[in-house]
Amino acid sequence: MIETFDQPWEAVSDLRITGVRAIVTAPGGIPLVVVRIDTSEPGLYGLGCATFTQRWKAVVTVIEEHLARLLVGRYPGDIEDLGRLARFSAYWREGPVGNNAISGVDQALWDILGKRAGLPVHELLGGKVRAAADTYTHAGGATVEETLDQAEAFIEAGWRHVRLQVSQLGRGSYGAPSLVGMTDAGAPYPHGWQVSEYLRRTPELFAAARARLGDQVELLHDVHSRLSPKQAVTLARSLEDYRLFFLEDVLAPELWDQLPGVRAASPVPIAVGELATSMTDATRLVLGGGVDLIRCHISAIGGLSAARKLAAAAELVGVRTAWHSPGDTSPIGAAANIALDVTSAAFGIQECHVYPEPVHEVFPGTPRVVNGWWYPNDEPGWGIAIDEEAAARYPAELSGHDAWAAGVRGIDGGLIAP
Ligand code: GCO
Ligand code: MG
Repeated sequence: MIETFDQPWEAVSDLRITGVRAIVTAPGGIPLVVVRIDTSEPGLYGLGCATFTQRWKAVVTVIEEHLARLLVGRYPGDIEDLGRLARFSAYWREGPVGNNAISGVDQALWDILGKRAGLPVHELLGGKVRAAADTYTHAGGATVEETLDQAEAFIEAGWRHVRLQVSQLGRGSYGAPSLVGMTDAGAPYPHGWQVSEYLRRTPELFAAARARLGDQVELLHDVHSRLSPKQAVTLARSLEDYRLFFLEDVLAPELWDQLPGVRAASPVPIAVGELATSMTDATRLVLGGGVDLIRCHISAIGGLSAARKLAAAAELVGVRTAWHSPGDTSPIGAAANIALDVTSAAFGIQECHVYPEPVHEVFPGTPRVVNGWWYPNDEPGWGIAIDEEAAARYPAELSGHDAWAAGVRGIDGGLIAP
């Protein structure tokens, strides 16, 4: 009997997938999930990013208990077929758990392809259209002054783009420390987050930033999905004079249908996408006229193969890319972002994370930022290895995001999408 998981057509060579594993490690304090695919050629393996830090145990189960048996015995060069198989075999497809697992496999197969060819992945994608990716970094202080001190240090270190966030009273601040202190002592939830205060404080932050940092630097801001469509327009207009590079995630994904109206009324560019968990949603964002920049977490939409299609669509309709790349993207995921950045004409900007030394120890070859630029690695594949002994020294715990999210409430106690 022919086993249906066998190779469905004659492959270019006898090379076969022999093992598929998930490796979870937290060298920077954040759980990172990486897929390792081994092959029948001794020493030839690939790595892919599957990091959904808040639900990593579920991703590991999908990889090891569901996807591995579809892949072992197959030729690793059939990247598109294997991705489609991983998706179709579940029948109900996509979602962040499934897509992260698929991304891990997808990127590991690209890594193997690059190693076989002796070429970096960016060259397999068609080659460079720029030397490096210009990046932005995050300044987030408890006060406006503290935020601007950080921004100044980043500008001195070479960055041309800085995202600014500042704390508000209570537990709900995003991108800046949670302040111990009560927003409203007489309210049912005195540590609550207040949208009115946020809409007042944010333009003050940017006015102070332009006064102190001048006009040269590009400034960005992340709302983290907390506004109504009307509030989004109010905020965007209040920031017009400060010439933002982009205003990120003004609306939660449930409200994305309203983005075209918000974008039309916004004097500053609108960036959205890290919460997309299906290619259907991501495609609608790119083609629907509601975004100036698309910024998916590429493992949450299925990996490099998915994101390169989005980048191609973005190029054709004049949307630019700004792939999500904070600390809960593994170095392999960052390398995939950089490979897209340097090969796509749609490139807008790249979010970056300065990985701490233990991450470099676990993942030799992890990208380092130079004067605010991320350069692609020219080694075969991703050019990033894994030291599994070192990885084991940094065991992952459940993500702290759950506890933070539980405290992000209005002063009436109602939860706010964090
Ligand atoms: C960003 C994001 C992140 C997310 C994080 C959630 O723009 O970098 O908003 O900071 O909050 O990835 O785990
Ligand atoms: Mg964000």
